[in-house]
Amino acid sequence: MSKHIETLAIHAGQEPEELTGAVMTPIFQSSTYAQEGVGIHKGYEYSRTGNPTRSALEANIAALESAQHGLAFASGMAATDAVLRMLSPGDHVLAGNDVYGGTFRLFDKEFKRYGLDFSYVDTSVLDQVRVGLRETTKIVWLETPTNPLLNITDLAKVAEILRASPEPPLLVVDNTFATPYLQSPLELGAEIVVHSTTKYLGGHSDVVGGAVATHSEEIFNRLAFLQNAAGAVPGPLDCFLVLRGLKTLPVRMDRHASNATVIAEFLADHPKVEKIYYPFHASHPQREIAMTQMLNGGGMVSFVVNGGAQAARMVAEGTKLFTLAESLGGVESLIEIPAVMTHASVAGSPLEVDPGLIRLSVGLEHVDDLREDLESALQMIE
Ligand code: P1T
Repeated sequence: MSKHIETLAIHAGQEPEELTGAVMTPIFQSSTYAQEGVGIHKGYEYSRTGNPTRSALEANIAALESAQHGLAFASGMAATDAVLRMLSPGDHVLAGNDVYGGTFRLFDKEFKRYGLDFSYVDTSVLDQVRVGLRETTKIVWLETPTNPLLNITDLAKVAEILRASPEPPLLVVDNTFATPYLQSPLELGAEIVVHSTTKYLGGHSDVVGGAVATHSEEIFNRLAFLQNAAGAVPGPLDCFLVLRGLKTLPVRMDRHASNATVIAEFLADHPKVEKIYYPFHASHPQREIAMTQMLNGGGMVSFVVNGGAQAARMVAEGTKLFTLAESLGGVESLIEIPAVMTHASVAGSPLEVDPGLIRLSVGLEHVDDLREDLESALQMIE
């Protein structure tokens, strides 16, 4: 019987513990495991290679992404790093032109030095994907919704384009903004899903982590090798925190989205707001695709105010409930200026972000309080 995601989020990978019956997966805070004889053990030898708390998290994430395999990493960037390490010098990556600044930084400042080629296109425009593919393209890497502009790419269509290539590249989707509750990239034809579990999966801004999910045994074996060989693994307490967050992912995402919908409408109608970005809003150019591909519009809203960068900074510094901070996906609302904060590393590149753009991670506070907070911050500008 295939279970619903709400049920899987609470139970997948988590049986009551055998020795004591503990209902919550214990934090197995051990680096190593006793062996009865040389090489005779209970499946765990050393915690870089495997740890029971981590195994529970990996099984849970695999179940949520309807994948065969899940792997947990020390951060979203560590997960991204492991996927890129599958490539060899001369390989090309076609990447989205509106990805997290740290993703671009890792590609551009590190992997380029090792002989990988990168080019960036707007993957929401299918022709740009078609034209951007090269004989050497091994990975198409994209976010949908993107960070920070919330552009939407039709995953099924991109997967179809890639399958028509003589040697189809892997479609890798960073599903951090949507989460598996809203969107299932593997079911739409992607080979690999990447997450920063720091965000909605953890959900409480108290842990940094990453994950990868895939159907493919071959990709899993390669990534499990890299996870162990390079060693960017999360500790058991961090795995426990993400597991605990995951249990409430569906309920949290529903409220994030209903709050964000109200905030997006409020901003769209506000005389001091020039433009808003929200996937399910009537003004979003890929709204139709978003509505077929995603369960709801998610919790992220970006917008531009009249008065450019200076006015944007005043608003971001003027809110009281929305905390001025990087990151997203926690229960509390956050506000930031991507151009100088999360995406500072894309300055001067084709991925450069409008300095007047404000990004909100809309939290779970009462939406009237959030609206009031934004209203009083917007009053501060001309
Ligand atoms: O921060 P870390 O867990 O390493 O995850 C990196 C990452 C990967 N992918 C996406 C889509 C992300 O948004 C991030 C991290 N982003 C922020 C910190 C931010 O505020 O946008």
